[in-house]
Formats: sequence, structure tokens, C-alpha cells
Amino acid sequence: MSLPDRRRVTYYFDPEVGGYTYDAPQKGEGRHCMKPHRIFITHHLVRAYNMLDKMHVLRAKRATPEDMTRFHTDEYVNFLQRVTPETAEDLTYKYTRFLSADGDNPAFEGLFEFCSISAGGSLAAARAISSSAADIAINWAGGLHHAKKREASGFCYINDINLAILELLRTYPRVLYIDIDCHHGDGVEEAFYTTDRVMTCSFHKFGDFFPGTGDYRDTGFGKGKGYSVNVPLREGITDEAYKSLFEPIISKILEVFLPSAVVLQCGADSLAGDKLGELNLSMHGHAACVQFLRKQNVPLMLLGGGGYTAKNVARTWCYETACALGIEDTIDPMLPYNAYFEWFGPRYRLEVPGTNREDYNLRDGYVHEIRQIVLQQLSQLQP
Ligand code: ZLM
Ligand code: CA
Ligand code: ZN
Repeated sequence: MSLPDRRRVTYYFDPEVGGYTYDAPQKGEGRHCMKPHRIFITHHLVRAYNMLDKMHVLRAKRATPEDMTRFHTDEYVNFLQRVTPETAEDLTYKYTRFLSADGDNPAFEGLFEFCSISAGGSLAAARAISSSAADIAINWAGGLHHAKKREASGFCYINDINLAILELLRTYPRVLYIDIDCHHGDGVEEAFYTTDRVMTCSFHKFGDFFPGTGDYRDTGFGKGKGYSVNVPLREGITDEAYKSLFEPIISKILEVFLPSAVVLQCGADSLAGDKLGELNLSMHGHAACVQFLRKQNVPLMLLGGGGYTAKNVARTWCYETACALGIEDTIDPMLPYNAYFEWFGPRYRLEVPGTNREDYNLRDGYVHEIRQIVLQQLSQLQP
């Protein structure tokens, strides 16, 4: 007889997170594709499925400037505290420092508060894990993997992931970071590029795609040689091909690295039909990564990240919350009524199907080739 498959799950949610928008009012441009509101919709679905009473639901303390300077510079954090849509140009010396002029990282209203909610949730999640209060800790407002020590990048300002990993390293000898966002997790890779205490592994679209880094030959430096793992993908990857990379590569990493905790960035722009992403995962293919890691019985943090077709992001993160709880098999594929019900027409289902677009990863044996290369690199780590 097997024991019930329960995990203590802590879920961080701040209702104010949905109120921020990345739109720079003074510029009068179109609407920014990063929409914090998707986290609010996710929460509505989680509630409508009655998951809130199956886990610890907490509103984390906001991260303070001092918390943020454990990774970022004082000068940069101080800038983020002071910048407003009106002062952005002056404070950045016409955007030559801290922010970029290209529209990816606008100085939106409430920017610092938004950062402190996102980072506060990930820090609290790390503490819940390292104090053993939770087996799985979730912060869908986190996962902002491009932010650098002294600079914003790719919709990310404060790197909540690096702050969380640094917190975990106070307790644990080794932390594994896995990134299934469609973009390369460059800010996390860079921060831990020279250490063997953090292994980073990113799966991402590569080749003429932001941020341009994440070649499989970039494996770390010095003591960190071999501890950065990159799985570059071509456009259109489907569930089956993704799983045939993810499972053997992560299994090998678990075997050679023996992490004491795992941080999974669940960027949902790797889903089919994403406005920015160019991959083709279904909701179930994406969630298979969560299910696979939950099975490993290692303390697990689940973070958000990208995801630009908001209703599919909400569906997927709601379903992944159910996976964390181990109740995904009991979830009704017909969505329960909720305040955003109309958004989910015409089918009103908890699903994101893949499409019939071509998977360029299946051309000339690419999936097999990249799997062999990465597994070969990992085998060199064995003592
Ligand atoms: N232009 N508005 C992923 C971060 C991806 C750099 C090319 C943008 C956009 C994009 C912003 C109007 C994560 C680049 C793109 C102007 C220079 C990117 C504002 C449309 C808009 O309409 C837009 C208000 C904007 C930005 C498209 N930017 C698409 N792709 C990437 C950054 C973040 O998912 O990994 C984690 C959260 N930036 O390609 C340009 C080179 C800026
Ligand atoms: Ca990635
Ligand atoms: Zn992304």
C-alpha cells in the first residue's frame, strides 16, 4: 500500500499585483505585452477550483531595498525607488543607465512596489522551503530572470530568482535552477556562472531571439565550469520532443549534482499561441515539467516568468498549482464559473492545445543531437 501523495504547499499572492501595468503614460504608445493582471486571473481560477483551502495562502512581506541589495547595487535599487514616469529621462541620463530606451523596461507608475511584491514573494517562498515549513512554495509573481545586478532588461527590474537562490544557499549546499520560459535565463546564469553551488539549466528558443545568449557551449567558468547548462531550441517544439529533452537531461542533473532544493521558473511563453514565444507546448506538456520535479521529492519552488497570452498563462499556472497539490487528476476540464469566465470562451475549458505548426526541432535529427551534446557535457561532471 502506498502513502498518500501529499505535499505541504505554500502559495504567495498579493491582490495588489494585478493593479500594475507596464504602460508608460507619457509615451502614449500601445499597450505593453507584460501584464501583471494575468497573476490576478490565475488566482481567480485557483479560487474557483477551491484550491485555496488545500494549501497555505499567504501575502508575503514586501521586499525592502536592503533585501534587494543582496544581489543588486545600492545605486540601482536607489534609482528604482526614486524613478517615476516623469523623472525617468533625467534620472537615467536619457536612458543610458539602469533602463533602456527601447520600451522593454518603461518607468511605469508603481514600479518599485511591483518589484517589492514580486521579490517579496520569492524571498518568502525561499524561507518557507529552507525552514522546512513547506515542501513546495509558489510565487507566480516571480521568475523575472533577465534583471541584472545594476540594470533592468527584458521586462525585468529586480531579479527575485537570484534573491531567492541566495536565501536558499544560506541553508543548502547546492541549488538547482531550471528555466522553461521561452527566453534564456541570462540574469540567473550570469549571477552564478562561476560557482559550483548553483547549477542553472535553461531551455529556450535560440537564434535571432532575445536575449541572444544561451549557446550550449556556454557552460560556466572557473569553479562553475560545467554548472551552467543550456538547451537551445528551434521554433515550434511540441510536448513529445520537449519531454524527450527535459526528462533525461534533468534526470542526469539530479544524479550528478544532487541538489538540496530546486527552483523552477515556469515562464508560460513556451506555450502554443503565445504572443511572443515561438514554441508549441500544450498546457499538459508544460505542466509535465512540474509533475516530473514534484515526483523527485526534493524541496521545490515554483515561480512565474514570461507569458503573453494572458488567459493561457492563467489556465496553465492554475493547473500547475493543482499539480503541486497532486490533485490534477480530479480537476474538471470545464472551467468553473468565475469573475473572468467570459475570457475563456468559446470553449471555457482548462486547456491550451498545441497547434499543427511545424516543429523545426524534428528536422535533421536536431533533438537527438542536442540531447547527446548536453548529456555528454553532464557526464564529465561525475567524480
Ligand atoms: N523592442 N510596447 C522577455 C523579454 C523580451 C529587444 C526589440 C520593443 C518585445 C516587445 C514593449 C509598446 C521574459 C527585444 C523589441 C519595443 C528592442 C522583446 C512595449 C512589443 C512591445 O508594443 C510594445 C508599449 C514591447 C516589447 C514587443 N520585446 C518583444 N520581445 C524582447 C524582450 C521576458 O519572458 O523572458 C521574462 C519575463 N526585447 O527583443 C528589442 C531588442 C525593444
Ligand atoms: Ca528558458
Ligand atoms: Zn520569456
